[in-house]
Amino acid sequence: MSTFIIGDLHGYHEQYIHLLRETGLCDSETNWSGGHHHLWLIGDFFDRGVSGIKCVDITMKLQEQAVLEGGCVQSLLGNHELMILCAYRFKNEVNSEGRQVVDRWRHWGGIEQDLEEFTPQHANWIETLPAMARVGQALLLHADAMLYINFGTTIEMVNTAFRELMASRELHQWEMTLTAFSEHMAFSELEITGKHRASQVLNLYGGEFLIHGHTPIPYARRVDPLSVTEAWIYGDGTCVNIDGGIYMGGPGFVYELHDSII
Ligand SMILES: [Mn+2]
Repeated sequence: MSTFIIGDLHGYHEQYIHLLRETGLCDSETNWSGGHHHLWLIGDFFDRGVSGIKCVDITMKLQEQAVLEGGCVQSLLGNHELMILCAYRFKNEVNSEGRQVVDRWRHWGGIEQDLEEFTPQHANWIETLPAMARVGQALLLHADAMLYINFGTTIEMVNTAFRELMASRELHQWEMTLTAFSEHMAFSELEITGKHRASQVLNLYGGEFLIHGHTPIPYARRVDPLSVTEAWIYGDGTCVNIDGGIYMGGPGFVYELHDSII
């Protein structure tokens, strides 16, 4: 059994299907063909690309099918899931900056059709997503940001706090979280500080190394998106960035966690 992890899709459903087929996780009809393997999505299905809804619908379908085969499909919560859920819930309400919530979401790359096709089922699904997870020795989190430590000292506490936020009507709390969630490169900027932050997170939640998306590798490393075909491992092997920058034109890739590591 292997665990496969796919990074930020940002609405690029065709690339998603391509990656799944290439890895043998789905067939030509986009039905689960991954048997007992596990698949994790790192979050950020929505905004910027054609259809975040299609990316989520594919994932929800595969999730149901995989269980019947003894496999498993799971996803983390990305900041863009929180953003579209915020736009869906608070739509025309005005935030602390005097701006309509839905307008700010558009500014972040929101795609009108995603919001039109967004149903209560999509909202319910997003609300169940964990912000953080452990897979063997790997700690999975969406963002290379420090906000998680403000949500609790255990993975369970962090996930509960995010669920409570998503159930709340406190727009101010949503906004503060979205701002904190938009931090990038906490583990890679200023080499020594970055390493220190990564070990702080690993010491708190456990795991030998952390895996994240959120910051496109072509952006972080200033390289051509087309050249990014594998994860970027940094911080002496303690951090793995799996965001190939699909929305920047990168081909994307599937990261495989081997049994030996699990
Ligand atoms: Mn993100």
